[in-house]
Amino acid sequence: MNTIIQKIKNEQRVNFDEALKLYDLDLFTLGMLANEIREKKWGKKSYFNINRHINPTNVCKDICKFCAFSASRKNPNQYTMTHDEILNIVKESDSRGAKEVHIVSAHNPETGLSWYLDIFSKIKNQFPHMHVKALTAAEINFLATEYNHSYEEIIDMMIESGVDSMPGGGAEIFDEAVRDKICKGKVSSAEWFEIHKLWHQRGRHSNATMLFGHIEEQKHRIDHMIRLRDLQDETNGFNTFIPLVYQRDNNFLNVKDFLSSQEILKTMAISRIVLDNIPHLKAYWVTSTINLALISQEFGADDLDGTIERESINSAAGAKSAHGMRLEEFVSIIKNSGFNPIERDSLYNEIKAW
Ligand code: V47
Repeated sequence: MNTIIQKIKNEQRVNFDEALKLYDLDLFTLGMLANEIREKKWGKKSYFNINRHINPTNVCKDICKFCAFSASRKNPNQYTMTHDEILNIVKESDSRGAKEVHIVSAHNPETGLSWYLDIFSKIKNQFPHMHVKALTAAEINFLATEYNHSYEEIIDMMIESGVDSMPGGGAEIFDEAVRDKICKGKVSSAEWFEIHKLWHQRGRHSNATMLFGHIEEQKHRIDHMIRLRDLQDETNGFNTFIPLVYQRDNNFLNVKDFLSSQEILKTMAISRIVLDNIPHLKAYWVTSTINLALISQEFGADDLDGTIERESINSAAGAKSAHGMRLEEFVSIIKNSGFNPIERDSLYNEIKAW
């Protein structure tokens, strides 16, 4: 173990076996190693943005066992927003100072391609300064398959319509055997990487998530991180890695055990160590709880996402995020936890030190 610790201190890259072994390290030594990396990169800065999550439809062709958001037996309340409804939400958020809308939908085969794409140009026409982060690789795969287009064509249409960056959703766990058990039929791991690579090749940025705390094992998380690190070596297009803690309510995965805080913090710290080429690590308070997200700042995380305002995907599965966080409260708890809240734009340009 000492050799691995020394390697990390010397800023040398850890391999799969070494990364997996880090789970055997005690929490505080691991935290200290991750914190040293975080402090070298970002000091005491903790980034956040004023953003609004919008989930325009929950009608979905795919059946992911972990999902409580899509309309199904467990969630019979189908909805699909009109463009006017979405524009009204953007208008309200804009008036409250939001700089980003994060738009993620289910895979609705009834709306047509233009329902998915035209909304972006409408937002850009009315709110040219608003950053549009939209369409996960899973949605792009769905649109390409459903409407008989190549990924390149869908991506070029997104760019023409005004999408600025891609969120990191749909990554789940890349290990094919686990993926088959939790979301068979959805975008494959290879396709997820192909889509992000094409996006990066157009000079654009994206994020990457990892859904953990369900049926995967530690080795699958490390494999997930190393696959991301490999693509990042090639493209340098990922801004942020976001480990999402699995929420257990209202879905078909039936996971009885919940993840301990120690395991969540270890996973955050190991992510910071392994992903030496992805600049930011996000503690997404929606799935970790706000208190654990604040502690994660000492275990490698330098970003807390944002105020969100409203969120439907994770809150459907039990997360306490349906109504977001008030800006003043958000800033104040970051300060009280000993970090400097820095409002950023979606590409991490600093807007204001609060
Ligand atoms: O891809 C679905 C996940 C993701 C559950 O890019 C669940 O900045 C936990 O991708 N428990 C969507 N997670 C959210 C997402 C995201 C969130 C915040 C920031 C960014 C970003 C991206 O939510 C899905 C899926 O992995 N999810 N069900 C659940 N039961």
